[in-house]
Amino acid sequence: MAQPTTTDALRQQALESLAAAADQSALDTWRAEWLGRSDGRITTMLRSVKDRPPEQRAEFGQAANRLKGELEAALAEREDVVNAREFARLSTEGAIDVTLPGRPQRRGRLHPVTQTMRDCVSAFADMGFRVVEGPEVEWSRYNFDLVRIPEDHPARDMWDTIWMESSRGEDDRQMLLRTHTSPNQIRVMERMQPPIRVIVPGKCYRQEATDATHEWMLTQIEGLAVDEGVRLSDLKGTLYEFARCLFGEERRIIFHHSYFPFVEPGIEMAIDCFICRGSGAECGTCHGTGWIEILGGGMVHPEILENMGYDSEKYTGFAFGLGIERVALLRWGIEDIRRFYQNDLAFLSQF
Ligand code: FA5
Repeated sequence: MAQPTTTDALRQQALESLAAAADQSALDTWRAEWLGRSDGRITTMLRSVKDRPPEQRAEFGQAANRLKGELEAALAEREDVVNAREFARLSTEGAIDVTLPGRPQRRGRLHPVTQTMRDCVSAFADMGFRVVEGPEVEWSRYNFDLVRIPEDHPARDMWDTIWMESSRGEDDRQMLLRTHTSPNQIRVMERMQPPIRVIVPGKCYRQEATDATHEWMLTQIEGLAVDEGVRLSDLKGTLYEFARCLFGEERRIIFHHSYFPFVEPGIEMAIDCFICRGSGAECGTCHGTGWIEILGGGMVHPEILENMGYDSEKYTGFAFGLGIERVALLRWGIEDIRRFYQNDLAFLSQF
């Protein structure tokens, strides 16, 4: 077709072909042909202003710009008409039933162990504990030796360990998946001076024969407070307040004596069993004891304080390691810890 030479002829040609565009794809083709930024016909026309004789440039440029504006407005108008027609077509042909209620989107939620972790962290944060983090892949020196568990100590048997194969070498340079969060007592004391009041949340790994209260991957919060005059009663008070926040006033709590090489004295704290309330000798969850242990703790061993360069005559401290899955079991009355990590949405979406 011959190229029109005046803007009027161009306008007429553009509007005729726009009127013939009946769907979105034809409109897109038209936009590219006429208004396309790199080689649209109007763009080319505007670029050619400089090739005109000087006395024609102003008039030609204005006319081209006017035409561009008109075509943009005509395109917007045509799009409204085409869209309205398309919507009417889809509605009448039944492809879209606008009267149907929308399909609800399933909302995700936090895993119950994450929810419990957050609630525990905020209970301790409200008591002035600061949150710090430590590595999950740990040196055996931090996991065992520096917390007074030497190579041949029977306490290492308590935590059958997942070792990193490639790093097995000299004794204190082996790496492992940390079996507890307690190495962070050392990591914190290495870089901070008293007064210290921190919690360290995180995952730990053990070679466990799993059962209703034992998983091979577990989540702990380590707590550590070191200052002048810190006593066992401060530890008990802190843990009572924590239990009150998480479980309310009604739940019963018990402290037992316990042994951990890095504290003296050592304790364990347990909560009354929600399944048998202490009456069932055959209870699979508490094994008939009536109590479910949630943490170990005690007064930081003076030898560790001295190793860290603290004067153990002046400073004392308490530490504890809390099992988050156990807290989650107890607060919702879940019978088996293994349910948390079976990726069963029907189970998980209840919390
Ligand atoms: C320890 O891990 C010590 N590091 C705790 C500690 C810290 C003592 C500071 C003194 C001072 P224990 O192995 O008992 O101790 O574990 C502590 C808590 O982690 C338990 O009370 C329990 O709540 C949880 N826990 C332990 N093993 C498992 C497991 N296999 N599955 C789920 N939770 C576990």
